[in-house]
Amino acid sequence: MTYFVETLNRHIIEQERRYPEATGAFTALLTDIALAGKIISYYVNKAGLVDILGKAGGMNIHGETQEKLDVFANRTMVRALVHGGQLCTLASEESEGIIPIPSDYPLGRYVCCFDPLDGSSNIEANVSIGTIFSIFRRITPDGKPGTEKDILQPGKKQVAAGYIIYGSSTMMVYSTGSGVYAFTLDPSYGEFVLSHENLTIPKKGKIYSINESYFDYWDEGVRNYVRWAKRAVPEDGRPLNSRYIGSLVADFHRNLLYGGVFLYPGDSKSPSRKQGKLRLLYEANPLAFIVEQAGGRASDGFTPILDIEPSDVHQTSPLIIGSEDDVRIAEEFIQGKRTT
Ligand code: AHM
Ligand code: MG
Repeated sequence: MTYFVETLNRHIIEQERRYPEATGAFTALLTDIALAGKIISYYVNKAGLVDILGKAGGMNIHGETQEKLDVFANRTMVRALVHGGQLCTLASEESEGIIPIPSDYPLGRYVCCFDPLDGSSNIEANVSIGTIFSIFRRITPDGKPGTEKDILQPGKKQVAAGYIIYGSSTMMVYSTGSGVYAFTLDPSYGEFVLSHENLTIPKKGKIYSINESYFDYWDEGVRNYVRWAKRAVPEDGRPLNSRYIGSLVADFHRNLLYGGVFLYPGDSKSPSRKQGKLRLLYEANPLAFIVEQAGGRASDGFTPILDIEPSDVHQTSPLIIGSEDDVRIAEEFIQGKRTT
């Protein structure tokens, strides 16, 4: 049934109805994430103002102490998610280990990994940033606190994933494994309304997104790919357009809509960057889930992202993600199967 406006809540409920065994836990969980997104969106929009209105002593005009937005976003996500009884544990980019559910709250059957405010170093320049989330079913027995085992699952076990992008509008993009849906926040009445149904990524795009300042630190395969992408060969659509915002959700979202490839490979700038910078559990996995649901592809250059078995909550992974044909070509260069 099509409603006058299809709200996110209505959509989640309709989707869950298709599964007679569903308990409503999933609906509640996604609704909690959407609520956190609305709160974070409100404060992201005020970010510049808070600074202007509250310079003295870190207090704003209401006498409230200012807090870094990524810390605030983390606290908002944790608060929105721990109380509802849907989760048995959480993991966040902003917290060192796993986050337990306080003992006075009920425990649920799911776990959630998230990056509360990715790209937050861009906030002051008014660049789009985002919250990324990934949901698994727990694998340890019900009724007890979740453990690291529940968090360290390969991406193909995700039951839902998505992101909320705070851009010229705020949008929540998510998938529960049957297509990708995007909802735009209408600030006048505070609802996410369906704006993109069954989103698919073009099979081939015109964009490559990579931070080229690391050129000298890359392996030869990545360098060869970038040389290939820049070469003028009009009959096969090259040069590709270079677009790099430096904010993962924004770069990914643009490529999802227009087609193209985003690359964050490993580099030799420091030993910690051998496997790149982006985190497997709450950056690469959820976006890989979304892109595959949209008909695209994601790998570390060799292995599909969703097949990687994690061993650490904060481990990084090279990420090559986007349109199927473009990712395949980049993989061929990275694997040394071609050089030109
Ligand atoms: P963050 O999680 O600390 O915000 O860092 C992740 C961000 C991504 O949004 C973006 O893709 C990447 O860092 C950009 O890194 P670089 O400046 O090295 O290109
Ligand atoms: Mg991040």
